[in-house]
Order: sequence, then structure tokens, then C-alpha cells
Amino acid sequence: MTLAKELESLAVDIAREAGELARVRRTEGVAIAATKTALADIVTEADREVERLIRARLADARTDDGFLGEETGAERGQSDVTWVVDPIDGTVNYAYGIPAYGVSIAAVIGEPTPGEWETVAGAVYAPASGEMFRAARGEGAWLGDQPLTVNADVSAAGALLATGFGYDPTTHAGDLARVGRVMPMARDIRRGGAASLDFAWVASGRLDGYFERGLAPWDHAAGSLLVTEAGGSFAFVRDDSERSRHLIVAATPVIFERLVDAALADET
Ligand code: LIP
Repeated sequence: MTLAKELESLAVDIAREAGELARVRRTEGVAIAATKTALADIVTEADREVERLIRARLADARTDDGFLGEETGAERGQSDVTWVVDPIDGTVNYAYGIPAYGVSIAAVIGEPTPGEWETVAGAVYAPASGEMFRAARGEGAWLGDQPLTVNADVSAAGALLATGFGYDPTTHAGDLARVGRVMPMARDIRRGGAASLDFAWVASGRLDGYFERGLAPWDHAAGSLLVTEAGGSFAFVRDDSERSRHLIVAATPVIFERLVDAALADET
């Protein structure tokens, strides 16, 4: 078994266990533990408990690896592998009881810096639907045992696209302007609220493309591999301003360049 397949298998097993814990905690009622970067940026006790579980399972299985998690931060390892984890992606959906949230676990190699690392394995588990999306570099993307491919063509009615908005209200004007620039190429826009699932849906052909500015590394580390292993394209457009709100675009190659151009135009 290649290292990528070994890491994928570990990510799948832990994502499933962690996702089931998140699902059970949801049925028991969810408590908001704190707010982070903005009033709208919440963390629940379940986020913290699920990340502790994931971190413990990874440490048991691969002691020398590094870790970068949304809730417990970064720790450099001794190996070339770093795990990039969002324990509950779509936290606001989760807190409101909207069944659209995912456990996102990615294994990256190289410098543990977004845009510099190479994702070699990833799993995105959707506990509400029981869907396990997974990929290992060079081995394709899968939903269970079904191979995934992005859409080979896009309707003459336009592309079905997804996007998202930052937690910081001061970023909303720019986000809405970006939607306005992209709308002419779209048949419709979806705002699912969980980036990892948006990526998984592009990889599955349920969406033609997805764009968002301001995602955290753990939001896109696993999902971007799903898309590229499903034949899609992914761009991480680094924003070197002090705001560091990087733009990501993921789409079928049929519309990728056009979507990047529209999403990037007039960005300040
Ligand atoms: C969320 C993303 C979503 C984005 C939100 C937030 P979280 O991640 O999945 O796409 O629009 O602003 O970043 O906070 O639920 O892990």
C-alpha cells in the first residue's frame, strides 16, 4: 500500500468515528462554547471534543506527524506529514441543527503552510447523510466505492455554483460584489455553509464550481484534493495584504478559468 493510501485509510477511519461523535452530540443538544474572530464565528463544545478525539487517534497511529487544527492550533512534527483538521466544518449549520456539516481531515507533506504544502490524502465525512468522500493523490476521488468525476460539460443555462461569506461583516460588501461579477455565468448560486461539502459536491458533479474568499486552511485542505483527483481544477490565490483573505476557486475545467477571472476581477 502506498503512503497516500495508508494515510487516506487512516483519515477515513478517524473521520467516521469523529463524525459519529459529532452526530450524537448534536442529538443531545449543542452548547456554544465561545466566539472567535467575530460574533458570528462560533465554536461549540462538540467542535472541541471532536478535535480532541481526532488528535488523540492521529497521535496514537502516527506519533511523529505534525498537526494543524481549527480549535487546538498547530504543532510541528518530526515527520514530513502534517494533519490539517476541521473537526466540524459548517459549525453554524451544526449549531442551528441544519444537517450540512462535515469532518475534514487532510494529510499534507512539506512545509505546513497553505499554498506551499502538497495534500496527499483526505477524507470528508458528512455525518447527517453518512457520505464518506475520500481521495489519495494519484488514486482518484471516491464516494464510498463509487469513483467521482467533475462535470464534463455545463448547461447552456449557466453553471451551478456555490460560494460563502466571511464571519467578519466588513468583508460582506466585497463578497457580494464578487457574486455580482460571477452571476452572469451562473444559472444559480448555492450557499451551503460548509466548504468541505462544497468541494465534495464539485468533485461529485453536484456543483459545477465553488469560490470563496477567506477560508481557513482546514476548510480547503482535504476538499481541494477531492476536486483535483476527480479531474477538477483548484486555485489558491494568495492574498499578501494584511488581511490575508486568500481566494479559492474549484471547478470543472470547462468553466475554471472563466470563474477565476470573474472571481478575481477588481479585487482590492
Ligand atoms: C466555514 C466554512 C464556510 C465559510 C464559513 C466558515 P467553519 O467553516 O465551511 O464555507 O463560508 O465562513 O469558514 O467555521 O464552519 O469551520
